[in-house]
Amino acid sequence: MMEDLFSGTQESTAAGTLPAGVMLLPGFALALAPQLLEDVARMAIASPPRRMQTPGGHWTSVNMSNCGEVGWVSDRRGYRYEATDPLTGEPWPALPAPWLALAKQAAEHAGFADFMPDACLVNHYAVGTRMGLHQDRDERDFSAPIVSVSLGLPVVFQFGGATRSAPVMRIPLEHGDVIVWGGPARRHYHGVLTLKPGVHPATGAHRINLTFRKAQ
Ligand code: MD6
Ligand code: FE
Repeated sequence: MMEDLFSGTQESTAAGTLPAGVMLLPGFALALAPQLLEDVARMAIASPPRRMQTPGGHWTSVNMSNCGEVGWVSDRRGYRYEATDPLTGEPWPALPAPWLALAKQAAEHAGFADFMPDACLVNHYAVGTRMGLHQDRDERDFSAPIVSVSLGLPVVFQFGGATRSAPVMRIPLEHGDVIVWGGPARRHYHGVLTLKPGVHPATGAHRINLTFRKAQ
């Protein structure tokens, strides 16, 4: 039924061929997007998105929160996963069943059967914010992929290689797009360029990114 959304597009973009282990599923989350955004708004009341301090003393430009059994946090002591929100002392909001189903379906499309995420990082980008090149390496098991859902304003996703200095490829991501990322690319450097001014009907002047992980 959704075959036409994927045929021939998942492994190449205007930027070229994606590295092994990375699969773009254009529009895969479009049908669920209104529900996802409603849930994000509800979660923002329980566990407000906030900038996090890095071990180096800088602050993220992006506002971050989580849902799931554990959530990704950063402060002067380092990066890690925690079962409670340090802002409230309460557990993170639960990972909603439709979110879990979406992540599992996307992973399966990309060839990762039995993906069972226990954490979802919810990033709120305002115009002018960005995410510098980084590796996702705070999870216990790198055999599990990451499923990333983009909502709202478009952005240019960057990804490079196993070292910070490797060449970087640029991939435009739009509302409803999903990227599944694993295997040989799992620890590759990546980031997003500065969010350009704009207004999206679903999110206004923002982009929301959900990244599902198996953290523990
Ligand atoms: C973002 N995403 O798209 C930031 N990490 O806003 C990530 O940092 C990311 O999309 C690992 C795998 C997929 C991702
Ligand atoms: Fe990342």
